[in-house]
Formats: sequence, C-alpha cells, structure tokens
Amino acid sequence: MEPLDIKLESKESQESKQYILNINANQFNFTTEFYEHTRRLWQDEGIRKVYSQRHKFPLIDCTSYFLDRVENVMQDDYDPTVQDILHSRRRTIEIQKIEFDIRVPKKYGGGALTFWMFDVGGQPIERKKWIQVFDGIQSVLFLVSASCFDLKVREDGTTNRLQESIDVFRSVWHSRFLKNTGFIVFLNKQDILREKVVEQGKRIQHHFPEYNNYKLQPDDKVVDENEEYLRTRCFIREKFREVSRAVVSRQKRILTPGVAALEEEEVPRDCYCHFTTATDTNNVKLVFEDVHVMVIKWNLQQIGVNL
Ligand SMILES: Nc1nc2c(ncn2[C@@H]2O[C@H](COP(=O)(O)OP(=O)(O)OP(=O)(O)O)[C@@H](O)[C@H]2O)c(=O)[nH]1
Ligand SMILES: [Mg+2]
Repeated sequence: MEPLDIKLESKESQESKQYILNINANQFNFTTEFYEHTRRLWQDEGIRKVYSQRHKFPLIDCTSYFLDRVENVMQDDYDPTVQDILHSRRRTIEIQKIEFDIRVPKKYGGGALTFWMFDVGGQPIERKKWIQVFDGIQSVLFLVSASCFDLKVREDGTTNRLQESIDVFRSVWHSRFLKNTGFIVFLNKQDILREKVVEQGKRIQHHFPEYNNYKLQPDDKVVDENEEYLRTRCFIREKFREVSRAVVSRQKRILTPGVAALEEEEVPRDCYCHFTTATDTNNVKLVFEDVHVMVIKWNLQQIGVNL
C-alpha cells in the first residue's frame, strides 16, 4: 500500500493487515479468524483503491472472485462449485500427460481415436521442459492470456506480458521439432479483456502504439458488441497471425567443413486462433467442438486420408 501512497480506511483494518502480514505461509491453517480479517480488509476502501491499481503489481486473476465469496469459502461444509474450481489457480509444475478417447464423427470415418495431451507449465522456469514433449507432437494448443496487455512480466518487472507471449509463441512456432505440427492459439481471458477495455476504459495503444493504425475488418464485427473491444481482440490476434505468416529460412547447418548441409526451408502452415473464456463452460464447449474436428482432420491427413 505504501508504494501506492494509499491508506487503509479504518483502525480495525490496520489490525487485520498486521494479522495477515504475520502469517507464516508455510505453516498455515485457514482459521475462522483469518477469514474474518480477510473479509474486513476486502471491504476497506483503501484496499479497493489498491485493487483498482492492480496492473501495477502481480496479482492473480481470481482474487476478486474468491474475496467476494469469503462468506461461502469459510463455511466448514464448503463444497466448491464447478465455477469455483474453474477459477482456482493451480500452477503446472511438471509435465502432465492426460489420455482420453474421442469419438470420430461418421463423416470422418467413425470409430474412436485415443489422444494424449501434455499439459506444460507456462512460467519461465517450466519452459525449459517443453522440448521433452515436442518430438512426435501432432498439434500444439497454445494458450495466451489476451487480457495482459497492460501488465509486466513478474520475473523482470519491465517486459510487457503480452509481448512476452508473442515472443514465446514465435520461438515455439519456429522450432525445428514442430515444423509439421498444427497450431491452435487460444486468445483466452476474453471476459477480463472486455472488462478492461469497456468497463475500465484501458487502451492497448499505450503499450502497442501500432494499434493506432489498426483497422477492424467488417467480418470481425459482432452485432451489439463494443467496437473498441472487438478491435482490441482482433489486433491481438493479428499479432499472432503475423508471427505465423513470417517464413524464416533456417541457417545452413555445417556438418562437415566445406560440405553444404541441408537447408530446411519452413513450409507455410496454418495457425488457427480462437477467442476463449476458459471459465465459461458454454464457450469452451463450442470451441472444443471446433478443435476436436480440426485435430481429427490433421490426424487423418497424417495417416494419408485426404479430406
Ligand atoms: N476470468 C477468467 N479467468 C481465467 C480464464 N482462464 C483462466 N483463468 C484463471 O486464471 C488462473 C490461472 O489458471 P491456471 O490453470 O493455473 O493457469 P495456467 O495457464 O495453467 O498456468 P501455469 O500452469 O502456471 O502455466 C485461474 O485462476 C483461472 O481461473 C478466463 O478465461 N477468464
Ligand atoms: Mg497449468
């Protein structure tokens, strides 16, 4: 609070702040006392002011969701709802392999296909592990937090988070291990992006000045949707599409001095982008149906079935 020069409203809140600061996070039980202090702080005007400036410091996206529900969460018989689970933050720290069967629609031959999905962590320390699953992968589902255009990377406090996602995407897209791999980019957290642009009036051009020259295409309009939000989300999509359109020729690899090595030219590939809100089960259902068909088509093409 001090760096933002914001003070708590009441004396009781001061006590609650001290209680929270004294907590040892490694040995902690969620006591009723803890919830009472949390509730009191969340109602304090000072905390609300700090929250409204949350782009200035790292804060998880589900903060207000759970703080608004302290009353429920503190109950002894609290049973999380599906929404509670979807809003909870769980960092992926090891590569998780998930195996599942998917029915193939009749028009693509029927039957079922077994899929392996590898969930990898997005944090910088986890990215070094991605290479372990690149070999033999048929498609990459690349999830982007599209709402983070006004945030800085936690690790260095200076790099723009959206720019960092674009740069990470560029390196994965051009990886020599993934040159035959299909890509689907999910421009996720559309609810938060919309809220930032429409409710909070935030503008992406303060972080990406080239937005000023970006024009929304007539096809991208959605009836009754805010135009600034549509333009912002399409501009973000364009940043990823730009990366996917740039074909780079790889540097010649010298195997033996004097002998020209193979030059692997990249073949142009499609990159599909979807706007998603992962906490909205209806949206995920629709998007997943599209992805399902696409992955089945790619799979069938790889075994020589042309559609
Ligand atoms: N409001 C909103 N919150 C979302 C959305 N998608 C994810 N979240 C929230 O973002 C947080 C991060 O979710 P995780 O599943 O831990 O994120 P992750 O990308 O797997 O993170 P790593 O495992 O560290 O790579 C959770 O609190 C989610 O509820 C969304 O579309 N809208
Ligand atoms: Mg994860």
